[in-house]
Amino acid sequence: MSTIRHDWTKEEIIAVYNKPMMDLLFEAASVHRKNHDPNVVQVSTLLSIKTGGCPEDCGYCPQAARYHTGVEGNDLMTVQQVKAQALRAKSSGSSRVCMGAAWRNVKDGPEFDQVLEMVRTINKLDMEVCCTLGMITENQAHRLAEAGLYAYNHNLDTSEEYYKEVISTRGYEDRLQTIENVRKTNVTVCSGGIIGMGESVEDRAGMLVALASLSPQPESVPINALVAVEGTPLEEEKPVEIWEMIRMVATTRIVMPNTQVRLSAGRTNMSREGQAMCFFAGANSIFAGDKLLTTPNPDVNEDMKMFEMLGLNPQKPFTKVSQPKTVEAADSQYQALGEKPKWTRPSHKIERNLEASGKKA
Ligand code: SAM
Ligand code: DTB
Ligand code: SF4
Repeated sequence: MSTIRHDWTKEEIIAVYNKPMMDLLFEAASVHRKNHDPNVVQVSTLLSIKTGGCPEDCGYCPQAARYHTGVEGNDLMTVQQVKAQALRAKSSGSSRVCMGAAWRNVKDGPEFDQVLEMVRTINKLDMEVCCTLGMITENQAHRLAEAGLYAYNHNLDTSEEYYKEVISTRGYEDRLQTIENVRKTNVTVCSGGIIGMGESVEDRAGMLVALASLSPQPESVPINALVAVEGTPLEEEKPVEIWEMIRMVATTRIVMPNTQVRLSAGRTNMSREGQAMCFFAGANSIFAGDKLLTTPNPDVNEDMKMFEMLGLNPQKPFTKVSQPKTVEAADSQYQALGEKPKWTRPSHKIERNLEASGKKA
């Protein structure tokens, strides 16, 4: 096991990121092999349990109601629908299901109760359950933990400085608070970000400083390449170069040796060779299935062919952290508190977000 450092500086991380490619790859692959089986990659499946109509202004997101992206909104899925999808995912080799909802934050009530039941149902299928539902309170985190949640995803997305150029409807501090709330339970933390939003290498390093300094570091860090969706403020961003993705994955692996590094959105633009380099550099998870939340993803059969060609094996569930126990709703110790937390609303102006909001479909 490598020693975990929580005191990485931005300058040190930039220096790692900018190393000659061969040195960077060698170092990252060495750290990877010391801490993980290099021939095992986790296959996860995303499920958009509540799509579109989101009140936030995240500049990258096709689900924000204010942008005209053509995403069709849906009400919360039923528990039966979710169970059927989870079983499908399991039979195609997934060990983890990540349920996403286009919410700003979780509100206590029947919809959250329904999500808790989805968590219980999937945990009983012996799959790792992850949720990404926006901001949550400590009590809500405890209720998810009781239901058997394995991980909670809440991304920092970018550096604190660049965040102000992307989102105005919620603050960076609130993101850190949600992560802290999850940390008060046994639920593991999944937090990462997006590259290709016009940020600098300094911003990428700034995000990694923020993640690496968390103690403990997140068990899972998704690295997304922006999927530039028409109608969003970031629709014209140029696609991320594969070399940038490889550098970001390798640097993440070096600064967070024990973490699952997830090669997340953006794989449709990557060749097999490019993805293989990312696995070599320390990525050990992908999202499989023909859709991410709302945007396309490579065909699952193609992914399985890639695994075969590279001699990769899908990771078994609960390899890194043991399976949580599910407490039934009737035996629950944590009740809905009906809290009205004061999450911040910075409300500064982001010109490109305002322009995109004003555009007609
Ligand atoms: N609404 C919840 C929230 O924002 O926390 C959960 C769902 S949200 C879609 C989850 C994450 O997906 C975002 O934090 C962002 O990192 C990622 N994401 C969203 N749109 C993306 C895009 N177009 N390209 C890459 N990643 C994206
Ligand atoms: C994460 O970091 N990436 C996933 C998962 N966590 C929830 C979501 C990617 C979404 C890409 C855009 C879409 O399909 O809507
Ligand atoms: Fe809403 Fe999440 Fe999309 Fe932001 S990223 S607009 S909070 S669904």
